[in-house]
Amino acid sequence: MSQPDPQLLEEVTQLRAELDEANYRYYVLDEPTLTDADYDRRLQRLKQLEAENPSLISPDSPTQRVGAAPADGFPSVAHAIPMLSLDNAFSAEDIVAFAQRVAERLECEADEVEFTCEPKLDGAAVSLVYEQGVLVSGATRGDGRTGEGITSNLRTLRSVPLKLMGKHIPELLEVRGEVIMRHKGFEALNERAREEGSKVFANPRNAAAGSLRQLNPQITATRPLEFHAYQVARIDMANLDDSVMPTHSRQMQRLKDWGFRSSAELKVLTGPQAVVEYCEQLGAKRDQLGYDIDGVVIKVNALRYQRELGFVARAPRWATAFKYPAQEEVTTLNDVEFQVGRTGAITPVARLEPVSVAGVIVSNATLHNADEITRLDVMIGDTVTIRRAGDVIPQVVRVDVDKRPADAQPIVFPEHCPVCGSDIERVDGEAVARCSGGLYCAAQRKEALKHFASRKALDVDGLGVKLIDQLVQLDWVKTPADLFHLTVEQLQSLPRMGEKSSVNLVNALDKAKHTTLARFIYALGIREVGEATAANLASHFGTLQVLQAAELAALEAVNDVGPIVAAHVHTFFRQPHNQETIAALIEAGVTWKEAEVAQGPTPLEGQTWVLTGALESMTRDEGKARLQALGAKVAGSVSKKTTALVAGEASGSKLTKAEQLGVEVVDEATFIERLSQWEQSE
Ligand code: D41
Repeated sequence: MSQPDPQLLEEVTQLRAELDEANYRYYVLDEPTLTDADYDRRLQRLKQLEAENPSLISPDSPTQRVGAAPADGFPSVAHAIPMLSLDNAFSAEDIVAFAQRVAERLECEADEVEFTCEPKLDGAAVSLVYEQGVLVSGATRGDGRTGEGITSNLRTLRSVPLKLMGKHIPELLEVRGEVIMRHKGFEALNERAREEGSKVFANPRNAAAGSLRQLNPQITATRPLEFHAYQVARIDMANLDDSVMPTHSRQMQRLKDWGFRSSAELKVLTGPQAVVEYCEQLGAKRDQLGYDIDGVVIKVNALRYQRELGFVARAPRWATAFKYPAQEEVTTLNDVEFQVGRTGAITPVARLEPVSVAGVIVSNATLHNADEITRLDVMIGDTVTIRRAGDVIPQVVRVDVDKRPADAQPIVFPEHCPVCGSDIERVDGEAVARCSGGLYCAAQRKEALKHFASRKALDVDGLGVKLIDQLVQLDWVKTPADLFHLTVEQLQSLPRMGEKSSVNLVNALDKAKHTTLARFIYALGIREVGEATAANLASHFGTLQVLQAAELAALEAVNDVGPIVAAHVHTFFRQPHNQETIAALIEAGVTWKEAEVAQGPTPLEGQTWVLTGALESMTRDEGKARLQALGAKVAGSVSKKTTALVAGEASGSKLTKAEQLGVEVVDEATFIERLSQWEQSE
């Protein structure tokens, strides 16, 4: 066999190293470095080189994350050491009792024992085996003794290292952890499934487990899964004794060095009292984590003590799981109402017998659309399971058909808008039904006004939902432009509006007239045009006139704009009532600085900036938009590749990190000075 060309080998090695590094930064550290396009270019190049030189393919190449062919079924895999389960604790007393049992066996005081606390992720437990630093096998937990071999599927997770990073690679390593799906990814997956009429998952845990059990790894590859390590189950390393990694917390640190994600919330605490406080504090943060947890796993930190304590039946004596209240509860569906959104979308909303779900009283839940009602086979009067997690709107996840009362009523989707009486239309192939009333519909008008005045649009201070309701009800405000003709006298005559708040609102409206093109486009509320798309449209076309006149092909040439969004934008600007509204807004004095058209090289091309802390003269969003208009990328976190950090008031960890990495730190005054120089030089 001929030796591969050394230059080729070098290119392949380099590409793999760059892709591995980019993966790690993106999926483990949450600090993206390469852009998606740069990543794809490298991956394509590597695929091409490997296709031309198949002898170069190796199982740890980044190209091997997606490639494997569908399997007929999964082989059984016996776990070398059983995957134990966990005992539960439900109260502070249970935690104290656990610590006392531990202390008794160790013949010490409970207050002296060191514990680790980490969130109990609600996903699917898996085990990964590495030989000589290379992933050789991955399996589900199964019954704890035998699981299913799902190596090809686990390989597709970018947070699963195919090859361990860094130094001191063990000969053998078995890592266990939880595969989870974050709320965002879960919502998007179900949203797509609802549109396509494919399988909708009841919760992220089912979605994670279901995605891992796909016979076709290419499907798993499209699912937003993350692996979070929680245990070193086996390790075989030359010269290794407990002095290197004497504790669970040290092992978790080592796993991070090798390229794994493990909990950022992990803390080492002494005594049961500190553990109880941790559980309370994490419980208060539970809704903001962005992923499901069902409790806290409490472990004795020292491996020596873990061994001394051993296990009973199928659970270790040295660990327990403190459980939070469930995120699913059962209640009765009393009625269904139909809400009309900003774009006329009709959403069926379940009115429920109020029930406490994970500490919050829930009396409404979304039923999404007509197809979802069919899928759930739900009727008024049914006993339903409600799920509430984080910021996600509560959902009806299942119906107990056996408990259906004799007088249960079918849910009838209306044919006319419940607010304005216009026909409800449903486009073939779309899941959503819409009121055809447009801005004649008071519900749509209210939503449009709320959007127009919202923080990321024209940011009108003091224009709340209740006030908008009144203004629309009284017919004082039909389009956003009417807002600018409201007078202090008029406003003052409304209930709960004093002179001061009326003056303030008129002033706020006056101030809101001076905006940016990006905000103005966003404020118009064009379907599918969010903040980012609006900014892209603004910097691409530069002026509203050019955007309004743009044909479909020109619109599709904009970053991130596909045929659907292009069609929405195109249609929007051709509607006479939208043209009238825009003219009326300009007439009322709304102005903006025309955006700089992004043309060719821009002064900050290739640079990555990070903004932190509060700025005095502008919002961070504004600073971000101005940097982007100059060609810079704006990232959320500091890394080696950061060009500079703009540090406003009360900058915290990002500033520290920038200083550690030697990244340039710019204060607000310097930032503003440089911005205006660059903006003029363009
Ligand atoms: O986050 C979890 N779900 C998690 C599960 C965790 N953070 N740590 C865990 N630690 C263990 C022991 C103590 C046995 C190493 C676990 C689990 N077990 C576990 N997951 C499923 C069954 C047991």
